Amino acid sequence: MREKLPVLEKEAREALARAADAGALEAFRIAYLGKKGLITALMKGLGAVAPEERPLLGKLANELKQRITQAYEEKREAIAASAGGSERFVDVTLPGREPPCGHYHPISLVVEEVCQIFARMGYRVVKGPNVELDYYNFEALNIPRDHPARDMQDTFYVTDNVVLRTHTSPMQVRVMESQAPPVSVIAPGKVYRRDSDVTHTPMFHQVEGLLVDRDVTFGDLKGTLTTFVHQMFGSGTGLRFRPSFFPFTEPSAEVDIRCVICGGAGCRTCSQTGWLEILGSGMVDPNVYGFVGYDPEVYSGFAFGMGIERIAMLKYGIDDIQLFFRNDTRFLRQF
Ligand code: 2NM
Repeated sequence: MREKLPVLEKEAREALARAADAGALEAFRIAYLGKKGLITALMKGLGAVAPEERPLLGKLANELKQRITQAYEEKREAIAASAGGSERFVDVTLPGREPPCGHYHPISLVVEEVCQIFARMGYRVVKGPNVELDYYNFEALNIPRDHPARDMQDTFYVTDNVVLRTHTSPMQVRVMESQAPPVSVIAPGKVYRRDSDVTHTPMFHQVEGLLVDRDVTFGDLKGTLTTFVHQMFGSGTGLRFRPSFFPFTEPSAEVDIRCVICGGAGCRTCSQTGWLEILGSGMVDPNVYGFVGYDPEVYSGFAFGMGIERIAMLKYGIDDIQLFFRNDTRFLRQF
């Protein structure tokens, strides 16, 4: 055993001298200093040595191991320094870095929340084309030929009778056309208007709803939209129905909620009125039923529509609509 020590040390030093890079050095470490390495085997072999020789041999073996370990450490530092960082030591036992993970846009979150509230009330979610026939976007919704909404100034025309939809109501006409009452649907999606300034973007998001059955009243409209407001903004939220006009509903009403910023005292957000307009609604005009083949003597219903950017701004206290469209991650990652 004793004669073996200098031989092993010589071999180890030669092997270490040959190791030129981090990979070769690691192979050396495993071969000599690893759990099943030659030097480790030497230490284990001490058990078989005669007891009187053990203390001296043990001391010599320990010293040998220390010298080789130190030489190995020095070589490791030398290789790391000469690699200059380009071939850095990699510890494959470290846990991996978590990859960055995307998440939903605030508009998607609010669309989803609105749809879920109505889904819980039994509404079915329907989606349709962003490029629509003039017929579904205007004609069947009782929007007359001379209505300002039809103006080239307000609508993106693709051809004479094809437009980028200006609201999601065309989808509701398509649904009524394809099935008899009762219907209750909610139509989320992108809509397009030729409007672009600090408070308007040429594309924005809407959710519209429609319910038609026998004996549907304005009271049903009020109850449904009150439930929606309470679920969306909190059960203590005050609201009011204010008379309005839409070509496709009669009577029509806009829904205001108590200002979420000042609680009704009056502030910049609510223009000192204490109220915020959040959606439009009304009883579907009998003329619309004429286009889809429903009998207005048998059926009645209500419809409503809301702009999602506006709802999201009020819900999250955002004061600039452009933030939704800049894709600045410092804004987006807050949701
Ligand atoms: C609104 C306001 C009031 C509406 C009407 C219809 C349809 F197809 F049934 F006629 N869909 N959506 C409607 C009614 C939309 O948005 C402000």
